[in-house]
Amino acid sequence: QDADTGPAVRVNQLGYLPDGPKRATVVSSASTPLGWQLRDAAGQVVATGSTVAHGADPASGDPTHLVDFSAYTGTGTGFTLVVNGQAGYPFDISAGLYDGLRADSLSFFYQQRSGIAIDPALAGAGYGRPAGHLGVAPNRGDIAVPCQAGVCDGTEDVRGGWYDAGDQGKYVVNGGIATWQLVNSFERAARAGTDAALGDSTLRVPERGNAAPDVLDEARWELEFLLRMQVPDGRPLAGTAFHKVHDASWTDLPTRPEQDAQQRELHHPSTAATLNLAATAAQCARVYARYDAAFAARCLDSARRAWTAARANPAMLAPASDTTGGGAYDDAQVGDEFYWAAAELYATTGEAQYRDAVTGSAFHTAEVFAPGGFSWSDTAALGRITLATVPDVGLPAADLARVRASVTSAADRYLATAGDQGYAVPLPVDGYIWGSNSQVANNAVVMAVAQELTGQERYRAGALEALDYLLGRNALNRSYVTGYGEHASANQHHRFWAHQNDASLPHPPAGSFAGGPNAGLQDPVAQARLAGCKPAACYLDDIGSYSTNEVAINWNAPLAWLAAYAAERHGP
Ligand code: G3I
Ligand code: 9MR
Repeated sequence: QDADTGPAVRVNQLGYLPDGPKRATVVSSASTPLGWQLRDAAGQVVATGSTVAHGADPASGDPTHLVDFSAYTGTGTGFTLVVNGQAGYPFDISAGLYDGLRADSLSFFYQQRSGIAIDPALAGAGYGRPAGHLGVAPNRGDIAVPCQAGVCDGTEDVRGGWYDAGDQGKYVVNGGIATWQLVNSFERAARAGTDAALGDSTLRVPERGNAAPDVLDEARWELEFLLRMQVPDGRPLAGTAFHKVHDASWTDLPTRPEQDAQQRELHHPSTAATLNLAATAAQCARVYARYDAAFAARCLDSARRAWTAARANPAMLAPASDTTGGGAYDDAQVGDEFYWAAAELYATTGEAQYRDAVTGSAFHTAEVFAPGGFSWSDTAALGRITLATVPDVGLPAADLARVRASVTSAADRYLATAGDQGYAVPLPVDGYIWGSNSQVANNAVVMAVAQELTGQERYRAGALEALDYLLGRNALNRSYVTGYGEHASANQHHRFWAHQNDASLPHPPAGSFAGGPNAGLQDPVAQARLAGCKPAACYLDDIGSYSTNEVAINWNAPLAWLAAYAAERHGP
């Protein structure tokens, strides 16, 4: 377990928005309220009050009290919250609080790019590197990558895209949700009409300054890769998508991408990958049309072919056993992917065939917002969000009302779950699985969408309090985002950002999001050091603990979504 959980006062170590909720948790078994003081950087007391005893936090066992200083509207840096003479970690109160995280959480994707040199002027000193996997020795990929022996024919050019995580595999199924979330972040901001959405050139991507918004430039890097993963016409399984490409066996840690000498291999197409392509390419066609009509048309053509190919091959499941050199990303249930792809195709084209696929899917009336959140393997919620928010989708009014109500009732349940926790996190006790922090973030996204649909501030508050949890208001008194907070993760599992293993290599860059507590203890380091941990405390900031402390594109994506949302200015 984390040896140093620090002061008993647990805050968002980055800080609070002046117009947002400002709450903290205090670990205390006192049965009566405790006095609290908010102090500014000079030590002056600027607000006082009393805690409310909240009882045991179910996920950690911590006895908790709650502090609410939302009524304080001052701004500044270096505030501390003091209870019983003990100060929590310092924090800021500022309308610009999330501007840095908005940029850094998106820069993570640039730095995960394959097939392009990473420019330290954009990535930061120490983070530059030559292009990886462009067929330059010793790399053997990703330009003419063979299929695994016996599973498919030929070689493909599958250069580009983002490396998945701490490994250098490239997987269509979690590339799909990650891409969708970045593009959806833009779609939402464009509807909100914020300056940051339309023609934004403030992020650190090499394409900045072109006609397209930066977040769409970043997402396009992966979209171009996803399009390359589609089996070309004239070949067996034409139109489907290869499931993944990665080294023949697990890449040594550390290994810089351009130094990887292993053979890269394409793995058999899967229905799930094909539907991820259909969904994201359909979303691409809708969103990029105003910036690049030819690209949008290419996306739509690919999406249609993928949809048709998935219908013709509806049960091509990626095997759970395929874990040599890369993750399996196996998923036995693809009905949710069919629903998601149909929803995107319908929202983009308005065509009856896709509408019928939406309304005919069991997922259209099912509860798609599980307590533990949506994920790469549970994607129906993505289709539901698109149907609920894209203007003029064309569903009958009563159906649309039901779709929208499903989002707000889910958000109400997430608020209720957060209310039961000592640290106000919208995650149930059994939700601490591999990548739990992304599940928290995804539930926060649902709350933010509910705020858009209803205008109700409590949903925004719920989303912001989920960020409080991720940034330090938690049982481990830790920010899970590198560079954000006094006590933040800095040793995530990664083959290049591997300072803990090789001092010549950097730590993960600011804005890297750890997977988070995983009660499953699914790696040897966690098994050796975390036996008996309470779910919310099953985490180690150690490079070896890949099941609690890896990074991944489908985890940074909801963080980037939320950071952009929280960075938007409200009011005059
Ligand atoms: O959904 C079940 C839940 O019902 C159950 O209660 C719980 C108990 O442990 O398990 C849950 O399933 C877990 C699943 O993730 C949830 O998505 C599995 O145990 C767990 O093994 C599985 O982990 C996946 C992991 O790969 C191992 O396959 C993660 O989702 C996935 O994010 C992760 O992805 C890896 C890639 O394989 C390789 N690249 C890095 C990437 C991130 O770590
Ligand atoms: O580094 C790999 C990480 O990206 C994956 O999430 C994880 C689970 O699939 O596997 C890691 O690789 C380990 C492998 O599974 C077993 N040998 C040690 C590898 C870590 O260096």
